[in-house]
Amino acid sequence: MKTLISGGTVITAIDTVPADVLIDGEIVIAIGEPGSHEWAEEADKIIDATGKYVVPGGIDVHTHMELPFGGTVASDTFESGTRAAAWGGTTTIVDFAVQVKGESLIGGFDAWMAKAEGNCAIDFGFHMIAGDINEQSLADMDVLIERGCTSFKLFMAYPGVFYSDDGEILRAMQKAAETGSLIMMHAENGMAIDVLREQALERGETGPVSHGLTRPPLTESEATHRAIVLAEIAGAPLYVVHMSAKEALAEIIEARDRGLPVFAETCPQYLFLSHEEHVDVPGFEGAKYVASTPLRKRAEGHQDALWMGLATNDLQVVSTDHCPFCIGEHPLLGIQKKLGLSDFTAIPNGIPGVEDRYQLIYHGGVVEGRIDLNRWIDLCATSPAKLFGMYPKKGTIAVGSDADIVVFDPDVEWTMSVTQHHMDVDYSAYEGKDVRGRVETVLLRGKVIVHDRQYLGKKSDGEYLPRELMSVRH
Ligand code: DUC
Ligand code: ZN
Ligand code: ZN
Repeated sequence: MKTLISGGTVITAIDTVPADVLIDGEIVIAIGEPGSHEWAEEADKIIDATGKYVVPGGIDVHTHMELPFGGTVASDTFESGTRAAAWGGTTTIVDFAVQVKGESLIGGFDAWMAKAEGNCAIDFGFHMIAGDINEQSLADMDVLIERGCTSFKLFMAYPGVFYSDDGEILRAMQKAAETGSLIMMHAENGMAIDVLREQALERGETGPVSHGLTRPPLTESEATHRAIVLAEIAGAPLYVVHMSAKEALAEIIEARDRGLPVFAETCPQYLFLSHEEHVDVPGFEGAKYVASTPLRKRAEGHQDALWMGLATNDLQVVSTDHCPFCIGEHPLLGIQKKLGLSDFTAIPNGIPGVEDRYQLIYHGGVVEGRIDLNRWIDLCATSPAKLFGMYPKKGTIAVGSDADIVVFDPDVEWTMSVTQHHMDVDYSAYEGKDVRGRVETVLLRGKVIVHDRQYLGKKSDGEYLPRELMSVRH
C-alpha cells in the first residue's frame, strides 16, 4: 500500500522545503521535488497537502496515563489519552512505569505494559520510575535496558512516596554511567517543601494558592544544582524534567557551559500559564493548575526565561507531564482535585495537555515569533527522539523513517476549549485561548488515524517501542 502526500512544505528540525513524500506500508521511501515524478500513478492513496506543512509526528516523552497518584488515578487511560494525543498530532508517547516502594522494578514495568499493550492509539515506550533504589533494582535496570526501557526517573521530591536520597541517587547515576542509560530527575527539595507545607497548614492556609507558595523557585534550583553535582560525580548524563523556575534554568545553563551532558525539558503550562493568572484566583479554581513543579509568577520573568532557553538550546525538549484529574466528578473515578478542597496538600498534582502541546508551541513559538519552524519540530519531535533512543526511526521525515506524519494547517484560527478536546478530563487548562494552526491529518506508520476532524484509528494501532540508548552528547 503506497501513500503519497503531495504539494506540502516538509518541515524537519533542519529543513523547510516544498516536497512530496512517498510512503510504502509503514515507512517513508522517497522525498522529492513536488510533481516531478510518477509517484501519483503508483500511489494507492493521495493526501493533498497544498498550502499545508508536512511535519513529523510529535513525540511526548513525559506522560502519566492512568497513574495512581494522590489518592486517585489520572483520568486518561492509555486508550483515551493516546487517542487524544493523536488528535493533537502526537504519534509517540513515552509514559512513566512505576516501581512502588518495596516492589520490584521489573514487576512495575510489566504492570504498565499490561495496562498499555493493545490499548494505545499511537506508539508508546516507557521510562521507569525507580521508587526504591537497592541492589536488586540496580541489577534490574540491566534487564529493562534490554527490553528497551533506557531511562529512569528519580524524585528528589515526595518524601515517603517516590523520594530518593542523595546516596540512592548517586548509586543510580553510577549505574546509568556504566550502562549508557539516562537518569531523569524530578528536581525539587522535597524535605524543605514538606516543612513549608506543614507550616502553611499550621497558619490555616489551606487553599490551592499555597501549593505553589510552599514550593518556591529556590527549592527547584537547589535540587537542580544538587542533581547536576551528583551526575558530575557519577560521570553520568542528566535530564531534568518539567523545569519551571528561571533559577533552575540558570543551573542548567551553567552546567552546559562547562560542557556537562546536562539536558532539560519544560512544558506548555510553564510557558503560557502563571501563578498570578491561574493559581492565585478566587475559590477552588486554582486547583486545576496545581502541579509539581508549580506554575511560577509571571512578574518574576520565568516564562520569558524558559522561552529564551528553548530558543537557545539551553532547554532541549517540550513535553507535557500530562497528568489529568477532574475538577468536578469523573464518572468512574469520582472526585479528584476536590480531594483537596480543605487541604491543598491533598490536591492531586497534575495538568492535562497531551493533546495541546504541538499546536500550542506552534502558536506561542512560531506564530508569536519566539522560535522558528525548525526549532518547533526539534523541540517537539527530533530532540526527544534523539535523547530517548528513538531517532531516526521516529522524530523526523526521512527515507527509511517510520511514516509518522502530520499534515498541519498553519492558518486555521480556533479557540481552545474543553468542548474541543478529546482528553478524558472536564476542563481545558487553556480554556478560551485563541490560537492559529491546527492538526489536519495524522499518519501513524503510514496509516491515517486522524483526518478532517475525524478519528479513523483504533485503540490497538499503537505498538510498544523498545528504545535504544540516547544518541546525543550535548
Ligand atoms: N508532578 C505532577 O504534577 N504530577 C505527576 C507527578 C509529578 O511529578
Ligand atoms: Zn515529576
Ligand atoms: Zn511527571
